[in-house]
Amino acid sequence: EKDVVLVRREPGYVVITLNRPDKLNAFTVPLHRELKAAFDSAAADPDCRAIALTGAGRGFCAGQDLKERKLEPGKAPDLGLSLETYYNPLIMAIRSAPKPVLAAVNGVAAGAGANLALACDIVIAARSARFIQSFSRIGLVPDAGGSFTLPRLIGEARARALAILAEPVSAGQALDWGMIWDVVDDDVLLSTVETMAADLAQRPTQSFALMKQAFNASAGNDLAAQLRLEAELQRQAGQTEDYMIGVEAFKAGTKPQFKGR
Ligand code: T3D
Repeated sequence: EKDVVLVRREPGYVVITLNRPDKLNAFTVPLHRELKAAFDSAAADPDCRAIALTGAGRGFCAGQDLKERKLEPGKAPDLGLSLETYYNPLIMAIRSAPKPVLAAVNGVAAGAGANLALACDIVIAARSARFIQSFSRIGLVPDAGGSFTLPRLIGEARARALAILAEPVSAGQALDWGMIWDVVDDDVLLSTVETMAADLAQRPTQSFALMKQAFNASAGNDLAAQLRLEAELQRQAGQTEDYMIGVEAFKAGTKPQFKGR
C-alpha cells in the first residue's frame, strides 16, 4: 500500500488525511508510522499554526486493522506493546502539540479511531458520522485515551455505558452530550474545518500552546496546584510578542496582527 497518509500544506495550517478508504482508514503499522511522522513534522513547523485531521472516503477511522492481527492458539499478541509503541505516543503528541488540533470526522469513527478524534482539541463531525466504542465487541478495553477523555467529556454514566454496550452514537447525539464541538452537513465538513484552521492560524498560537498545557494538567491537579500552573503559564503568555500585539491593538482599536510567537 502506498500513501496511507496524505499531507496537504496550506498557508498557516496542515491537513493530514488517513488514506486507506477501502478499510475505513483502519490503523496498520505503516499508517501509524506515516501518521506520527506527518503529525510530528506539522507540530514542529512554525509556519503551521493549526493541524486538521480527517479520513479519506466514507470513514474517519475504524481503529486497529483487525486483519493485521494473525492470531494463533497459545500465542496471544502483546497488545500492550502495540499501545505503548504506536497509540500512546500518537495521543500524547496530539495533546502536547503546541497548536490546535482539529478533527474533521467525516464518517464512522470506531475503537481507537473514535478516541483518536476525541483526543483532538476541537472535534467537528459530519452529520452522517458516528462514534463507536467498539472495543468490547472484540473483547478489548477502550484505548487511545478513551477511558480518560470520555468520562471527562460526557460523564461517567455515559462513558461507562458506551464502553460496555459498544453502541454507535450519532453525530447529533455526540453534540448534545458535549462530546464534540459541532456537527455540520457532510458536504461542508472539510471546508468548515479548514476555514476554522485558517482563522486559528491568524491567532496567538502561543496562547493555545500554553492553554493546552493548562487543560492537560487540570485533570490531575487540585485547585491550588492548577492556580499555580495558571500563574506560571500566564507569566509565559505575558512575555510573548502576541500579548503585546493584542493589547496594543485593543488600545488602538485596531485588529491585531498576531505572529504566533
Ligand atoms: O490490536 C491492537 O493493537 C490493540 C489496539 C486496539 C485498538 C482498536 O481500535 S480495537 C477496535 C478495532 N476496530 C473495530 O473493532 C471496528 C471494526 N469495524 C467495524 O465494526 C465496522 O467496520 C464499522 C462499524 C466501523 C463500520 O461498519 P460498516 O458496515 O459501515 O463497514 P464494513 O463493511 O464493516 O467495513 C468496510 C470495509 O472496511 C470492510 O472491508 P471489505 O470487506 O470491504 O474488504 C471491513 O472489513 C473493513 N474494516 C472496517 N474496520 C476494519 C476493517 N478492516 C480491518 N480492521 C478494521 N478495524
